[in-house]
Amino acid sequence: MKAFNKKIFIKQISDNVKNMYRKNLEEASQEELFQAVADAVKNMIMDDWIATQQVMEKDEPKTVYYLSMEFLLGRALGNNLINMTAYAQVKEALEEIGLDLNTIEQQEPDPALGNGGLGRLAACFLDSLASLGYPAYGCGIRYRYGMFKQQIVEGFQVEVPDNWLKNGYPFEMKRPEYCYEVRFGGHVRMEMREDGNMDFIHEDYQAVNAVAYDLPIVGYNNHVVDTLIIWDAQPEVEFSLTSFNEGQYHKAVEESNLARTLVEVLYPNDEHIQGKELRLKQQYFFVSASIQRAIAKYKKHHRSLKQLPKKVVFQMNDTHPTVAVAELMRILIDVEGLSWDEAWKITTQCVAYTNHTIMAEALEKWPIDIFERILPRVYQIVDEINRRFVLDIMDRYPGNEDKIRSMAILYDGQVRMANLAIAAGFSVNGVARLHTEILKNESLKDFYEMFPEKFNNKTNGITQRRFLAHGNPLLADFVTKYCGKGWETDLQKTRKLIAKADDPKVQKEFMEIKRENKKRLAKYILEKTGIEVNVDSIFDVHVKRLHEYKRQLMNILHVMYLYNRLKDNPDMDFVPRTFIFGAKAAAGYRNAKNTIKLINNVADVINHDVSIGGKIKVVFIEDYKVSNAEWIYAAADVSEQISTASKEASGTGNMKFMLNGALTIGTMDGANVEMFEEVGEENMFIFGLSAQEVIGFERNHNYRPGDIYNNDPDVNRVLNQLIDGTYSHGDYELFRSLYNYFLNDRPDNPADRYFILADFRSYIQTQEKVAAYYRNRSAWAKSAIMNVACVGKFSSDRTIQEYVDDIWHLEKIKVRTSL
Ligand code: 26Q
Repeated sequence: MKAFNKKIFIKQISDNVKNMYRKNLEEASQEELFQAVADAVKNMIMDDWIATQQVMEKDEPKTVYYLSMEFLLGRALGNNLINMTAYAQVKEALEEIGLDLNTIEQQEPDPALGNGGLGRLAACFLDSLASLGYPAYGCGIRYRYGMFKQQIVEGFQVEVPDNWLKNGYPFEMKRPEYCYEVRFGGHVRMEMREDGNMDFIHEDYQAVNAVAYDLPIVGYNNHVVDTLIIWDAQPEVEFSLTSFNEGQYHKAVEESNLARTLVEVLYPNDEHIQGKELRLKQQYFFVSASIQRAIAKYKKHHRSLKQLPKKVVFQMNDTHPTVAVAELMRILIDVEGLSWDEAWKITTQCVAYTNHTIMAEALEKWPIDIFERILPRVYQIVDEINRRFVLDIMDRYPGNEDKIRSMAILYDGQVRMANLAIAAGFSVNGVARLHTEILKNESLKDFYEMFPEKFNNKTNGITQRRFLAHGNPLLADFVTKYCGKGWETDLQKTRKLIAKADDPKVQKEFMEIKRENKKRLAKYILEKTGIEVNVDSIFDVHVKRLHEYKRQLMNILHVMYLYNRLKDNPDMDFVPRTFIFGAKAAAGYRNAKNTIKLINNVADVINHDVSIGGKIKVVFIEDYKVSNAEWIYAAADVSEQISTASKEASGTGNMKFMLNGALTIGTMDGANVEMFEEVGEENMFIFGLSAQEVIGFERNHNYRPGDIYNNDPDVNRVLNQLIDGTYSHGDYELFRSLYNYFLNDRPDNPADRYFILADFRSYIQTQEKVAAYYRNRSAWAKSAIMNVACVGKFSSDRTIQEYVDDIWHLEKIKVRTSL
């Protein structure tokens, strides 16, 4: 970016408003002003973006292609300004013409091309890649509709389409010159070539064009601007009604329908899978386009494909893009004319796989008949990969059917995508140490035994630029004051706070900042829900996707328990608490949706009970998303990270709360384990079963939640309140299925499979400790500051540097400013 010139910037905004809307500044709406400002900011980015692409063109550095079905970006305007280090200047310039940057930022649609953790991780990774100066492309899909907007109607979740492109998205750039054909269906005909080799000719297929849209990923203060490519689908032939015979006409209609439906919508399921054909088509669509683009770019500089692994690495974000393995093979063999062995050698040096879950129901499998029908040539290749792989397994373990059962790619009429990713990938990583250990020793044990060298851990991280610099400017200034500048690119710098954590003045300052952030959130809550909350109460926050293993149900049962106690002992000493929830449920996930309804009904009863003097409030924040998340983290006192041990691969929300000085109450799960190691036991509240204990119960089938229900009166009481009408206006049935979750034992779905009752007592006791600790303002402040001080490890900059060192082996690029 050239040096910021306030005058030119202001002029550009008024010119933009004039040219885009035929209005002057006074007439323009806030939305129009947002478009005008965003366009001016894009203009500021452009020189660096061009320069970065030029450096990449000239030096041809090895480049990572981060393949992901999801990028949960959040708003770009404010973040881009932060990373250009122009936020304050732009804010001031806008003030001069009577505009408020905050208000303008809030006009931006929240690009939500992702569900939750995995998608947001991809977005943090891009931010870190650019900020560290690494050559990278994100590759994804330009969904017409992103993650649905959530409305709460009478306590129930209602999904509303997210039409994020309605007014045009100012930061995207269509790149019609990058356009690739992607083929579906049809048949493969084999033809003998003169040299005796086979040609595989794909016929009668449907084709769509993948057209690139680029989004800039602005690095922090380094002039590097990487690119996120999101692929749109377009019909190959714009069909005209007159010029076709019947056959062509049908094909044209079908292809344009396919193009439209392909990118229509993000599947709003996380870790809860239905095998929908369209989803497989989406996967293949963006993977094929991305690989074609990478190879076309490579071939501008090389004639042989042999050096591809020196220039290109594809990181597969979970199994969703795993069809990349077979697609790269297909292109190398069918298009580039390589032999199987040559192609396999290249492919296996170019693809790497990240696993984000151990939960069986989240492992992607496709029925072979569907897979073969949609991708006939790709299927042949998968079949051949499988055939050779099974031979390898038999070679290594003669006569051992179990090994084939667990590791074969094709098994039981299904294509097992994780198995394909592991067989072909040169690297397999988990996302937190505990998670990787469970992969190695439990779920992927056989693979680990066969390929120990592939396995490695990359503990997740988050970007401090969005979640501190942008989301919590007050705390950001506090950190700068005590740690100096530089934490934006080196989060370990917050360690300097350790020496300050005991200082009462610093503690007071911290608590005042927290209080301001609580006021900001309280105002938002009042506007959105009409609920008034006490900013001097503990803000106890549980925000994340709704899933049974994340145990929002345990949290709300604990609220019900506390309310019972307060009703029984109106005069008891009680630290006022505001329980804040935010969560979207997959549209077809019944228990998840019922949990949302329960939270809202509990909120309704408790918030309206004047007899408890407002000591407990319960708030469900509608439409939890990246933009309101930034405010929520900033305002939290307590962070709920209470998944069943062994189930949460890492978690990243946990790290965002820590960064914002919240104290965690959590299980020894995912990255909580490593947070605990960093921050120390005095500054975090751990409870519940260990991962090994959970795995033990699962293995031995000896967990009996019914015994707890029968013997623990507090548990008995809250569970009965699910079916006695207390929270349902007398309706005994509304929450019956949640009640049954605890007690109905079936072989495929054991009672309380997420061990809520096993952990409940220990959760209650630990929450009591939290309350007692909060009374000691100085101790609390110290612990909160220690959380900020010890968060350094959890920067996604650290994570990305590890990916670079151990997997990708990239060199930094240098982009010099034109001025
Ligand atoms: C797959 C097939 C069909 C439909 C949907 C899906 C699907 C979509 C999204 C499956 C899984 C997801 C998302 C998973 C996810 O977000 N996992 C989270 O990843 C985070 C980043 O590593 C971890 O921190 C979380 O622990 C993990 O739950």
